[in-house]
Amino acid sequence: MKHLSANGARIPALGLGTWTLEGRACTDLVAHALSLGYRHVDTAAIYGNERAVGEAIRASGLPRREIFLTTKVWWTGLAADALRRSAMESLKRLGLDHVDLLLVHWPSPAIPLAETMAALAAVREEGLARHIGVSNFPSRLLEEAVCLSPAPLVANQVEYHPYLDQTRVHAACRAHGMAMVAYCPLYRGGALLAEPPVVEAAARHGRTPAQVVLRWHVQQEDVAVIPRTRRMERLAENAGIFDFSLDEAEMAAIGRLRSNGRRLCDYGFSPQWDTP
Ligand code: 1BO
Repeated sequence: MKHLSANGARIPALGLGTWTLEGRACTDLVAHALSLGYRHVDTAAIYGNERAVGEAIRASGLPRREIFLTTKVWWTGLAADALRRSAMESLKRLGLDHVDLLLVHWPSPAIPLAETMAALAAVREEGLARHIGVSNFPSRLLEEAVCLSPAPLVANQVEYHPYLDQTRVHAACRAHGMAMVAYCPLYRGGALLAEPPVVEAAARHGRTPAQVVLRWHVQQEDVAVIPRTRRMERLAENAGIFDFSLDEAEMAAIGRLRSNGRRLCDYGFSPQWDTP
C-alpha cells in the first residue's frame, strides 16, 4: 500500500468511502475491507454510520494505530462550541478516543472561517484528532484556511475524477504540503468506465476500467482515493491498483476527459467552485 506524507500525517493512498452505507451492511463492508488490507476508512457525522464503522474497527482486532480513520463536522456545526461538540459526539458513536483526521465537511457561508479553524486546531490540541483538514474547499478558500489555521492542515477532500478539473485545488494542496483526497473517483461508475481511453488502457493492462481510473488517481503526486461500494467483490477489485502503472500517454489521455467538466456533488450550500 502506498502512503502519502502530508504535514506530518501518513495517509494510505487508498481508503474506503462510506457515504450512504448504513447499519449492518456498513459494518460488514468495512470489516471485509479491513480484512483485505484497507487501512484508511472515511466517514462523517452526517453519514449516520459512525457507530457501524466503529463496530467494524473493533471487530477487526487490528491495533487502532494501524487504521487511519477520518470523520467530518457538518457545515451547520462550525461555530467553536458546536464543532467541539460534534467531534465529541462522533467519538462517542465511533467508540474511540481519537480520530486520525477531522475535516470541516463543507465551508460555512455563515460562520467566520477564523473561528472554525481555531476550533478545529483546539480539538487537535486536545488530542481528539491527530490531524485536521478540510473538505470541499476551492483553492481560494483553501488558501484562507491555511493562513487562518493555527495548526497545519493535512488534507482537502474533494470530488475528483477524470471528468472534473481540479488542477487549481491540487496545486494549492501541494503548495501547502497537503494531500488531496478524491471522493466519487469513479463518477459512480457508468459513463466514465466506458470512455475509450479508460477501456483501452484496461485492455492493455489486463485490468478493469475501475482499476485504471483509480490507478490514474493514485499515480498523481499527493492524491489519495476513497472509492465507495456496496458490493463486497468490488473491495478487492478497487484495492488491486498498486501492481501496475499507466504510462504518460495513458495518464494524459484519461486526463483529457476533464473537458467534460461534470460535477456530481453540488448543492445550495456549496461554495463558489474554481473555474479551470
Ligand atoms: C454531502 C456529502 C458529500 C460527500 O461527503
